[in-house]
This record gives sequence, structure tokens and C-alpha cells, in this order.
Amino acid sequence: MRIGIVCYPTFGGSGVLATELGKALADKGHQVHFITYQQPVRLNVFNTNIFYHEVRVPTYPLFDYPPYEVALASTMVDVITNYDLDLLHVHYAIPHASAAYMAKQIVLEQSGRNVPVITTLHGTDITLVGRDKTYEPVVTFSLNQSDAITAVSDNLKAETYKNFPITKDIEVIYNFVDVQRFDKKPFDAFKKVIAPNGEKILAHASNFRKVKRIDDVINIFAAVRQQLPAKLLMVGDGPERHSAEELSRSLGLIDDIRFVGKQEQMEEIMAVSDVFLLPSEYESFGLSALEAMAASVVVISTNAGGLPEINIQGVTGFLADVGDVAAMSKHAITLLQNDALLATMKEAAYKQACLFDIQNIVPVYEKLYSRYCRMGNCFETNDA
Ligand code: GMT
Repeated sequence: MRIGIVCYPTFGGSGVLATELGKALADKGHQVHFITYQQPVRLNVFNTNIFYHEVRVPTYPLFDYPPYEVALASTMVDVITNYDLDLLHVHYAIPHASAAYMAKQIVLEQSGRNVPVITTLHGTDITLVGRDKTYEPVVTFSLNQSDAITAVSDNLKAETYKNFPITKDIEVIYNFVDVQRFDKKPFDAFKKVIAPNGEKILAHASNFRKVKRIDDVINIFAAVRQQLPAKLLMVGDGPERHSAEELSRSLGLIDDIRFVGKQEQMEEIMAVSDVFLLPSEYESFGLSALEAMAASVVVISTNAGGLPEINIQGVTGFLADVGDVAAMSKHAITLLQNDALLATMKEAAYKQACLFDIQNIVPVYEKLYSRYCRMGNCFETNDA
């Protein structure tokens, strides 16, 4: 099949998921065309089945806001036409679903071809940004015009129906992780640098936005640090980083907390970690938590959004209400002071991650594609 994938190319979960999906599809013999304004961060392999098409957004003195959506739709038309795409799969509704709708109509008008559009909802495109009155009518319209809609968790599906008058069926296809990639032995030299005296290692990874409640991460670590020797790795970057660094300094913890910035080799970091902290106000899914679990790291998170669908209370980790720093700290301390419990839960976390392995989920997308792709032009899966 010839598949167009549209996503944000940055370190966000939707872009990571879309890129890993495209890479896996290419490995399975499909031709995959990424259409983005920048090379996606995880698109770091050479594969003859992968194509990258950059969306150029020419500026003009008149434009205070260069019209990205127009440039994106035009690039979609160009790629669909020149590479004879079977379908477009867009990740994150804004503005990808409406740009895809526009491209679909243009191709229909130009050549009579009806190219299916699949929209995958990821999180704030529904729960935060999409609900804003500024965007809502366009999001609703373009979702209802998509040939298929998927959501990354039951919770996100429910949130979508709650907040938008969607008339179509939404299929839940969970996010996935390449367990083989994350199931690594700790790199001893790296572990020694981070925790020279064998301290326990906690980690957090995100885009450091308000919704991630970064201060809660620091405060949980502060409580842990009062009880036992430990180190915290803060991976990623974003608007809340500066205040988190200030908080760490004011708590006298800066020597125990490393802000390591954006990292591509998450598996190396997870391999040395014991506990992953994700005290978010909301997560539609929590892909970073799943990646941690694939590396046998126990997750301490909130019970917001889709997190309870992945992190199982008392089995793979612990969950608490949003803002309940005391409960999350207590769980972390109990766990880190009990090596037997830590080992049991690490194993359970790994087993849970295996349910979401890339090998189980990518075929679900292939089946969906084969249901919608252009007649006569695409493969049929055996079990479709
Ligand atoms: O909504 C965002 O924060 C951005 C989005 C992204 O593009 O990174 O993250 C969402 O999608 C991820 C991948 O499906 C999910 O794992 C995250 O939970 C989700 N974030 C939120 O819901 C806050």
C-alpha cells in the first residue's frame, strides 16, 4: 500500500507514535510518505520504502501568520497525485484533519479519485485545544468528514463524544511500543555517572507543559530524597523547565536532579531507571509511561484520563488523584525501600507493556487501512 502519514515532527507523543507506525509499515513492505514541516525526530533510519516530503510555508510581508494549513493541504495534493497514495492517515486533528479534508476534495475534483482519510485523535486536540470555541466547529466538521476516526484510548473516545457532536464511529486503537527496543540491559558506565553510589533512579520525560505538573515531579522526588538516597532524571524541555529548575534549586536538590534535555535514546535512560513519575493533570494515554514499562520501570502516575487503562494499580505501578503529591510520594518511598516489591512490579510492568507491543497493534492499523483503501489498488490482509 502507499500510505501518507501526516503528523507533528517534534518530540510529542503523537509524532513519535506516527513515526514509529510509519517505520513499522515500511518494514512490512508498504510505501510510506511522511508529510510534515520538518523531518520527524524519530525518523532516523534509512529505508527505501520511506519518503519524506517537507511542507514549505513561504512567507510574505503581508502574513503575520503564514498559512500553514494551506501549504500542508497543497503538499498533500501534490504527494497524493504524484505518488498515487492509497490513503492519508493524519495524526492529531488540528490542523491535519481539516487540511486532509481540503486535499481530498481537491483531488476528487481534479481526478475523480476519492482518497480515504483516517484521523487519529491523540489528546489535547480533543481535550484542550480542540474544545476551544476558536477551533471547535472546524474540528467537528473535519472529524465527521474523515472516512475513519481512531482514538488512542477508551477515555479519549469518550471525551470526544462528550465534547463534540461526532456522528461517526470512533475505533479505539491503543498506542504501542517496540518492546524489543526498550528491553535493554542497563549501561553500567552510564548508571555509574548518574548514581555513583548505587542510588535508586527516578525519571520523568515530557514536553514540560503545565498539563504535566512538573512541580509535582520535583516535590515527589523531594519527599523520596528525605527518606533515601536517590537521583532524578528530567528528560525533555518546554515552558515549565525553568521554574522546575528553580524549584529544585530552592529545595537544595539540584545536585540530585539532572535536567538532560530532549533525548532520542530514551531506551538508554529507561534502562537505568527504577521508577517513572507521571503526575499529569490529563493524559489520553501516556506513551512515555508505556515506554518506561517496556523497560521494566514501575510507573507512579495520576489516575487521569487513559492512564488507568495502561498502568494497573498495585500491579504495574501506583495511581493517585491529580495533585495528590503525598500519596504518590508515599507509594514511591514504599516501593524504593522494598527491593522484592520493586522487582515484582518491574516484571509486571514489562508484561503489561508486552500487551501493547508494536507487533500486536500495527496489524490492527493495517486491517483498518484495508477496509478503507481505494478499491483494487491495495493489498488485502489474510484476516481482514
Ligand atoms: O496532547 C498532547 O499533549 C500532545 C500529544 C502529542 O502529540 O504529544 O500527546 C498526547 O498524545 C500522546 C500519544 O498518543 C499520548 O500518549 C499523550 O497522553 C497525549 N497527551 C495528553 O493527552 C496530554
